[in-house]
Amino acid sequence: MKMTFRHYGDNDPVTLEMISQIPTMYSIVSAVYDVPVGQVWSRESINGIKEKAAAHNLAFEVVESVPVSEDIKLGNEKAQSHIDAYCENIRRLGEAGVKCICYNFMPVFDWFRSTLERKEADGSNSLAYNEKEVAALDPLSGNFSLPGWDESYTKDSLRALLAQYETMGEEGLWKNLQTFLEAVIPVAHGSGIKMAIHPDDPPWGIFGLPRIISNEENYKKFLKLVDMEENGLTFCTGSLGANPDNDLIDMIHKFGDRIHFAHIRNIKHTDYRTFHEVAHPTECGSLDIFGIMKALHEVGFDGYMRPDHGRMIWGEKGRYGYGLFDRSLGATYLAGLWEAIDKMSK
Ligand code: DNO
Repeated sequence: MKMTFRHYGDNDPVTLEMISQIPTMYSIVSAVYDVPVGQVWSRESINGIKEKAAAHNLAFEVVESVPVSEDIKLGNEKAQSHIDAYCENIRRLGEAGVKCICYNFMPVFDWFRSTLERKEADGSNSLAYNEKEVAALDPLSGNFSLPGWDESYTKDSLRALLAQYETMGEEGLWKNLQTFLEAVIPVAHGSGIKMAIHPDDPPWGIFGLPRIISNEENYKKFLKLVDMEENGLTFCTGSLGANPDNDLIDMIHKFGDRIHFAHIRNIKHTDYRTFHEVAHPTECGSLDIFGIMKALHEVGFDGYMRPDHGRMIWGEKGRYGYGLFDRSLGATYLAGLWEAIDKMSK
């Protein structure tokens, strides 16, 4: 297992120096942020990230994300040129030593929460999802803005997009995912890169949009679309675990050889499709983080892991879910569990 930490580039208040001071940190997880989706990343930008990381003794082996354009997901007339650009990005990242690319195939929204600052009794705050609140939201009202949300949509362009996805439905999305994978996975194979799809977060449809990567059944279907090792998973415990029907430990045993990247975090369920994010340790939430780590160890997981979202603690202000303090506590907790599990298994 190689411990990693997400870094949002030069504008991230969490600097590379801070990341390098977190014990056991091996690599950053980053991306080129200033190129519009669907276009090719320059070698200068890619190598720039690598050199800056190396200056702090950190590798740059994981990209999150090379985003997939809506055109690819919709399979429209721009899809092929965007797929070609995607393949070129894979080649360039492979040349720069990147080994794993995380991406998602969620229409319109990436991860979605109803609250970004849920006040906790201890003075910290966290991200939360409440089904009733989400049901009352209208994405066309223009009155909300969330991470994962593309600010460039106008009401009309968004309305048109939602309508296209509605017509297309889940089957259409699966078909376009297959077209995408058939093009990119062989390129990843030739570039020494493992592709790792991120599950839908939350793992159910929102606002009538199809969402298809959310449980054991569709993982099976996904992995068969292109049955190669490079067609793999980002196992995100917080996303998958939002649905209590997902047996995470069982899923790790079933899909372990295709898990290339693990996002580990804990959540606490309080009602149907209602949860908030908590500190990483098992006792803080509803997920068995020890059991998850043990299962990963049992399947011989040797991919990348990162602590996922953290709460905002100790007065920190920063990017929601991606502050320094709670994620660092998460990283050391996970490293500690791993060391104990590893030593006790010998
Ligand atoms: C949220 C992240 C996601 C993830 C993308 C991968 O915190 O886990 O935004 O990066 O879905 O493409």
